[in-house]
Amino acid sequence: MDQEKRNQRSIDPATLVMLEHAEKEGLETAWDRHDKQDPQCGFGLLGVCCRNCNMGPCRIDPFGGEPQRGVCGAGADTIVARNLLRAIAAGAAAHSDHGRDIVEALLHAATGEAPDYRIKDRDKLLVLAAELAIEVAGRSDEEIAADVASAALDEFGMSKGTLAFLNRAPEARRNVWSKFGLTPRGIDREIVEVMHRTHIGVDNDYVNLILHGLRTALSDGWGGSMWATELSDVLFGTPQPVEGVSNLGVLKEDQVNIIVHGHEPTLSEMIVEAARDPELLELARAQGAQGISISGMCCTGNELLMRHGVPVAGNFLQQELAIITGAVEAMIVDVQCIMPSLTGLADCYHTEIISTSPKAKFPGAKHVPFEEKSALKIAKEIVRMAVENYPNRNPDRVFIPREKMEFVAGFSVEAILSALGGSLDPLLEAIKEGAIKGIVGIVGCNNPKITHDYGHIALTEELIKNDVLVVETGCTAIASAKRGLLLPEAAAKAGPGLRSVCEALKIPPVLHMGSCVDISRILVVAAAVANALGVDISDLPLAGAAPEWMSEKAVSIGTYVIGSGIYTVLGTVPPVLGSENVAALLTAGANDVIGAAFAVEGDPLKAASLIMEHINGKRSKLGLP
Ligand code: BF8
Repeated sequence: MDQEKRNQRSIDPATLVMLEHAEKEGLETAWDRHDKQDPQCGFGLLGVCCRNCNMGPCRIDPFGGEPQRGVCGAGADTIVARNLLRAIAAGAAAHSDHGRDIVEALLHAATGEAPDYRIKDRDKLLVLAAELAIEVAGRSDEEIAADVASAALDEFGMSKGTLAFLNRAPEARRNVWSKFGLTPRGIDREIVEVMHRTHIGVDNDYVNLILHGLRTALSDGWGGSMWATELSDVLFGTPQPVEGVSNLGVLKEDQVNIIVHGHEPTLSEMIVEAARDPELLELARAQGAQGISISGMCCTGNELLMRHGVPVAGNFLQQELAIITGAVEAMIVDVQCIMPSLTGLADCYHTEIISTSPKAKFPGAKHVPFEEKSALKIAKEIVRMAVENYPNRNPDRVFIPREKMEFVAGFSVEAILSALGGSLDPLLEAIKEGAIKGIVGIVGCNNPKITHDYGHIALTEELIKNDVLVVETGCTAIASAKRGLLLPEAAAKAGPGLRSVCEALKIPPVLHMGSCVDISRILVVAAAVANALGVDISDLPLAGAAPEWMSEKAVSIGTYVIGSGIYTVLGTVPPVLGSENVAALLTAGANDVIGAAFAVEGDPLKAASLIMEHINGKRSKLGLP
């Protein structure tokens, strides 16, 4: 492949070096497989194929010819809406099931069944207890934590009432949810109801379906994801600004390299602790290594860098490249965004793929079941496997790109408040005066349909240039870390207003707020700003964007973000264009219901213009300059 074509695959220098190396080694990556899928299925792209019953599969002719109905009689509106709902349900389930695992970890830590976990943020536990009206006087942290965790567990099945964290949203927003029947009744319940409604012959009204999709997604953002974030903070500590290093150059030529990849901090926190074990460090030295180096990938990487500054090796599309460095002794995986291709690539090297979750097994991987009750012991066993694999590394095949970049991350809501001197007022003032024009959350994945990292970086840089404070999570934040945008010095790239605020507060113009479940932190900030100004979230100069999204989790996120009243621009087209009605509802009609809608724009610079227009519109409605 010539360099010009390769340059269309990524803007990240380490990735480009590795893609060239992969090609020399004859190894296939997601980009190659994406090319082999060309042309992708037109029915699938439009969302007009249905496999929900065995009279099908059916599809609708997008050009108005026959067939226009599936065997059961469902038309394009029903089929497209049902498919979208199932994607929302899968995404909400992934986040919320992750949330449930964290809740259970806290419960077991509190009851002594998971002795290796301790409550690291007592203050946050007490704040949550107060919010949930749980008695604290005269009680131990463990007793309080057990009650908090039980209250959280109840929210998954929820037989009465609504989710506790909905009360964080402004009253006006809660009224919108209530008026249109969008108030989630229980996290699992909404997901189950999606599966029921999308079964053949149940809900055939696309508007009714999409309203339920919004309710399901809201149960993720203000329920499952928010619990995951809040209780991860209680268990592992609330992030505070922390320095670290990013990109594949963090891998060490002379150390045992372990990459933790996936999403749940319960495992990775223990791996970090195990890697400090003197006995294992001694063993590493005995095997000829200078130490044990842990780095993260995807959202596990984000969880670890937010709390410990652990290096992050890369984002979603770099996971295969990490193995192709030939320098990774073990890639430890749990759940979500782990490519099935990894084991095949690992077979070409000495790398062990070690799966740990009963929910996610990978043919060809070694499976070491991770259990909370003996968490540290299992983590040490896994680290030992990696250390003992070091002598199997073939130094002649090691190819680590030099590229790496420093970053500052750890901007939890608490950390932002502390940077602001304890109150939101300086931020509100900056927004009112126009030094900061608005706040935009840029989130989501990589997708070979878009030049890797270009969507994230071009949009981020354009917005900060326009005095927009950018908050990020997930693979977007890793893209910005690699680009140097998470450093206070990056304020030089910002417009004069944002630059002066960043310099005064000594913060970067792009704030890393965590993993994808931590988009709940962005909701909390949005709600707090709206509450402080006495308006709805939809009145604020805010926007969301997912320039390179690909996962079903991103579909749920986008849906709860608009459901929360925040205009959202997508960089890749969701499979809804097969129904003009559904597409119109999502991109326009939704404004009349929830005060926000989606836009789709693949060019990040044009996306930035759309966002600036939206922000300026909201500012003038609020009477701001
Ligand atoms: O949850 S941004 S590719 S890693 S889905 Fe996955 Fe997308 Fe990355 Fe984290 Ni989020």
